[in-house]
Amino acid sequence: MTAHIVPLTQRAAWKALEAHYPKIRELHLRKLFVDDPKRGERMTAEALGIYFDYSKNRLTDETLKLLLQLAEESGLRSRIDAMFRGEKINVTEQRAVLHVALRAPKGQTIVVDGEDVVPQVHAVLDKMADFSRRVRGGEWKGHTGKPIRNVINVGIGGSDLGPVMAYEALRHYSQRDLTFRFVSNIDGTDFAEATRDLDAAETLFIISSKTFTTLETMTNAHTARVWALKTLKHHTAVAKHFVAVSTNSEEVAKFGIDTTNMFQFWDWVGGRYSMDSAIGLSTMIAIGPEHFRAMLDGFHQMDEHFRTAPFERNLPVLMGLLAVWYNNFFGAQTVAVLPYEKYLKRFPAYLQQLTMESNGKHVTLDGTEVNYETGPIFWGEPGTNGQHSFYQLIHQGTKFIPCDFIAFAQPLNPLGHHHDVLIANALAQAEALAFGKTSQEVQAEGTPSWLVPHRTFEGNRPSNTILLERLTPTALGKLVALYEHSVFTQGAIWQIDSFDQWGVELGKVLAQRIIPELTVQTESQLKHDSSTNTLIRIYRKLKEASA
Ligand code: G6Q
Repeated sequence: MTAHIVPLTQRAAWKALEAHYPKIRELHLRKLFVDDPKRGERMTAEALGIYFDYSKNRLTDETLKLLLQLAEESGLRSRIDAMFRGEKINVTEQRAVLHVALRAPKGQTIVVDGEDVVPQVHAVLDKMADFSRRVRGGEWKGHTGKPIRNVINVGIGGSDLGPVMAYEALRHYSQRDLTFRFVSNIDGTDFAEATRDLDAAETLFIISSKTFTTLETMTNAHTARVWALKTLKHHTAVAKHFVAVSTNSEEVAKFGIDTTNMFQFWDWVGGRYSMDSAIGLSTMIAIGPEHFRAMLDGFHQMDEHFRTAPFERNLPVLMGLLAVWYNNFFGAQTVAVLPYEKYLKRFPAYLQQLTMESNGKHVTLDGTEVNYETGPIFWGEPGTNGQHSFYQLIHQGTKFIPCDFIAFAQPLNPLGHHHDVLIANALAQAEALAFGKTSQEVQAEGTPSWLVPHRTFEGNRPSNTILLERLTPTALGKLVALYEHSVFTQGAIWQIDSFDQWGVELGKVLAQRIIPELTVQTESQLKHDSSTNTLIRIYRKLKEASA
């Protein structure tokens, strides 16, 4: 399915874009807007209630035409079809990539290795719904007969970031008499702080791990069992206080969790694409099965939009192409994601994994070293806090940072005129970045001439504004899927495997080697480089000193 794609830098559209870029680099957004008074309307695409204003980007109709041509020449259409057909597009792991099946409605058919996976997906969703209702209703009792009041998800990476983000994003819809915590880090502080004020008799642990072998998660899971049994005394308590989300029933059973309390998913669900699978169990317990299904529906609507909408009106495609434009032609190294919505406070962290683990690759699908840039660095914070900190650099620094502003028209917590002020700030920031303030304008205000350069904003700093009606579970689903498919679009153009993550392996292996060296005095056996050896020695010394 990836055969016969011409290498990126040899595609006709790429070459045309290279020739086109110098012209655009000289153009200022001020001029683009003056020359086309309807630019803002023309360049706002709407789909599924998402308004995507891309007018404040440094492009013309010609740029867009060439980018769309690049998408065609890159075989994006056939890559999309291959994903939805369940082909093994994760070539290095020989796996299908079917997070879209997790949100496919009942009745749809998606076949993997000769089997329709949609009924399996719904069977697990039904099992999750049943369990969630029992926990939420106080019907699921702990070992001592007390109902569950606290839910702790133990997982890391894709088995943590999605659940945390979704819980925070949809907290407004959550059952408030339940407490949710998330333990991911191997740093004992994470576990200690998450449990310090909780009663084990009222606490449920969800051990979330696709493999059920991840060092951090299994260490935290064993600590959790010790912690729980310290209060609950008897090992039969595990059945009431531990459930597992995994693809590995053997390891789950070995840990001591009854596999009837295991929620299954499949190898065709990548970790960072798994928040809609049973990995979302904590989300479902928090917001309830109906809201969870509404979220899945939002994802599915965006999936269908991505699959069927013509590229020129396809939001994830447009967004992905803009990212390529800045990454590969303007040389942008980073993208700032700026949600003007407090509930999305973990959204940038979630996107960091989604985007950077997916597209931080240096070889193409066939193993050839790329001769162009791939995935940019993602970072961000909710507005307006960032405005009083790092926005200075975005406005007046020497770095070129495209921004995504995300905002909702209706507040979930209406409070005086807070929301209008919030949104005014989002719009003002995008406006200031695009149009800036010329030295003439600064002078005209009576600014002394020595101060003029300091108070001048050159502008021409691009941004997208993504505006939705209200942060609902459905809206969250649409928004996350928008980014997922934008990442897909970029990966297809760069011809990389957006679904593997070999880059996390080496550090894991080396850590395993160092662990015993930190406790046992194997001086003569320290065979690392001199820096690592020295650090190990210093660590041992300091450790003993504090003991
Ligand atoms: C995500 C990655 C990675 C993974 C974690 C946890 O795409 O694969 O972040 O989710 O390493 O893995 P387990 O779920 O197997 O514990």
